[in-house]
Amino acid sequence: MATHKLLLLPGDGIGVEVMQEVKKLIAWLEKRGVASFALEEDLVGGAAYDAHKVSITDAAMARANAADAIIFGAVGGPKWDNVVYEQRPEAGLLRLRKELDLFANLRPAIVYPALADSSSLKREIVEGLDILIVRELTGGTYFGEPKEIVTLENGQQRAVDTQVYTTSEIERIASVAFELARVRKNLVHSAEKRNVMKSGLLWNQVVTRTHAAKFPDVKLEHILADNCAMQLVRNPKQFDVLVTDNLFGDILSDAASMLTGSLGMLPSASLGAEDRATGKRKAMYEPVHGSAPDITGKGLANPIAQIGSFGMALRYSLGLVEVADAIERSIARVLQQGHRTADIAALGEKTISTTEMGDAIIAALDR
Ligand code: GGG
Repeated sequence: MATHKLLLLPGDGIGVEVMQEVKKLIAWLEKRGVASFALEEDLVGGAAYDAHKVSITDAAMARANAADAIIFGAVGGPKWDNVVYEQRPEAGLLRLRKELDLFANLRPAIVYPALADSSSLKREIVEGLDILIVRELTGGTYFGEPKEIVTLENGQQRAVDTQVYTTSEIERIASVAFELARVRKNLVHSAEKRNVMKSGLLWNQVVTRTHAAKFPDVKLEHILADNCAMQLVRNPKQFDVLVTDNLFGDILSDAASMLTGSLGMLPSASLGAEDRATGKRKAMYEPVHGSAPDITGKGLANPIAQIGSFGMALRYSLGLVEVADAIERSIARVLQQGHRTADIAALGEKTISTTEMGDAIIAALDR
């Protein structure tokens, strides 16, 4: 049996708590002889800053580079609000994404049948919903230069963030979206703001050209990002694959999470390009949610997004598709049985803790 090299980066806040549930699941899979893992763990975010005064060390980056997959928790929190911008907790996450060139962030937003009434929308609008948001992750305003706050002669301060996209950056993320659409419903919506942004105009043109040249069999719709936000909450089932830039992708996927019941339900995969020689790609798996300092330490966090992210690692990086399917079935089963963490519980409904939800998912794997 192959041994899979995983780097665990729990991070801060509830990242540590939900990662604990993945560790339990890994131990269970190993004990049952289902899979074998070589685990390493390191610090990232505020935890790394507290220990080393940097948001991620070079040694942790080297481990990330060598891993078959990275399982990331969450970073950030008010404790580090006054840390120098370059070493704020989120900088460690951005360094991982950029240096490993993890340009394709897949964020599935799926409504489990048992949670159709937990959505922010009516059951009939979300029932059966299965959207895949493909967020460009290494360009746009997150990384564009200049990025600065300068003091002007009149004493005013001026802040600049720069949205930059090149043809090849847009072409490669669009290609990922079209390829994924081919094994889904063959429909891609591309969201930008070409009416006010040059980068939106280029995005639109390159997606159109990529489609015509390589994917004419896939249906393509262009949509302005603001209209897309509105349509997501009006009629989300019109979408299948939604490709968009780094910033719009962050915002639209948070909005989409509420259709599923909670931000605690959304896993993600951040993938690099495939190495032609080995067929492998660098990859990091993290819940869409952040470190949630307001609920840290209270046992309230929902571990489903983190466990789902681990499931995506099994599927996309480790070739353990059947185990990934079993984990997804197990999550659906515990929800069907009525297990609810606080974020997905209806008013007055009995809730269970982070640990209890992790235990329930493992127990349901047995059946
Ligand atoms: N698990 C995701 C996480 O920790 N997110 C915190 C964060 O700051 N993310 C930056 C971003 O993706 O916009």
